[in-house]
Amino acid sequence: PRVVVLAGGVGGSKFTLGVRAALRRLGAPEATVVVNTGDDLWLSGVRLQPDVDSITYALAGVNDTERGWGRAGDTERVNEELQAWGAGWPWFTLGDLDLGTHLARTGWLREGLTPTHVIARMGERWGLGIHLLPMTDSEVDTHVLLEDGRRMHFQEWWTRHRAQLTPRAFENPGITDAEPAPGVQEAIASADVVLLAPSNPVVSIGPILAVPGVREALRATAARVVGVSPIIGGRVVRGMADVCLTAIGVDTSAAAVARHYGARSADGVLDAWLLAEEDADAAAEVEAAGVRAVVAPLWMRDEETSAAIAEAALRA
Ligand code: GDP
Ligand code: FO1
Ligand code: CA
Repeated sequence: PRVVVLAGGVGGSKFTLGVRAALRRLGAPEATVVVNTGDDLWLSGVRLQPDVDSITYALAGVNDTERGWGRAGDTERVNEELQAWGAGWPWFTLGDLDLGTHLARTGWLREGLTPTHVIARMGERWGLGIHLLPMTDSEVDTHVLLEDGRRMHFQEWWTRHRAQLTPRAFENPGITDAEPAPGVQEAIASADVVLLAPSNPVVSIGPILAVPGVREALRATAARVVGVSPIIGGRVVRGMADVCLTAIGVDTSAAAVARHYGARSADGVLDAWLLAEEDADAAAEVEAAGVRAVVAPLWMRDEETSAAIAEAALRA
């Protein structure tokens, strides 16, 4: 099958590894993965693309699986020097190898390559086995509007404040004028299956769906659109997605997230939703919302368990 995946960073990369393995077994063509770029930012003169890099590094097998970001075995010599200069953010670490990526990317962007081209060029180095696309070539970084009226870049809120400051809303300034990156709408239109990775529904999948034309493409495609729950047993597996969900008025439950995405038969984007075995009792609620519920083990422990989830999603 021709497969498109919408994905964020950690959940997105673990799931993408599984999709790649599942498709290789089937002898199917490479999947197209559309990645969230709302986490992106400029820091110390370089452009960071955290979710793009998480997926690229994971597919290349050079990611730091402990931390969930950056390169395995990276060192921090340059970072120490940046800190000594008072440059960058004291709570944000740029590893030496990781900085090589940011410098290469920034150089190519300055030479006039689009983010789409830069990501393709970076993928060539490792032969990722996945066609990686940014959601858009426009800079539409996610900002957090706080309960107290302050506003800050998503990265500052997430890494410095660990999502401990109550958010009122998440915004992507300029996104209403953005376009999907070249190939995104075409890939969705010609897919057999579109998968929503078990990524943060608000700040990973949310920005992708907010790029004008993406939601419309999902609603119009002949493909089946299948989501995988990032919530297991009423809890986020990792990270602070619950804080994000609460801010937009969605409960931290598999059924509530399915209702948030909505059924294609209503005005949402889902045909089917994979729920964890722990949430099997929520299947009826999902079906009542017009979405086919499929119960499966949803813990992505390694490539094998992720591949099993991808296979269950393809069957659904
Ligand atoms: P980020 O961009 O690094 O925050 O990562 P994503 O947005 O792609 O994914 C974050 C989400 O992945 C979190 O909300 C987790 O609940 C979810 N997640 C992480 N590991 C697993 C897993 O093993 N199974 C499932 N179902 N979800 C997971
Ligand atoms: N996350 C942290 O919690 N602390 C860091 O110092 C940090 C540095 C960092 C550098 C490059 C990069 O691509 C990602 C980095 N992350 C860091 C992870 C990351 O920014 C967030 O977890 C995600 O953006 C949320 O998806
Ligand atoms: Ca992210």
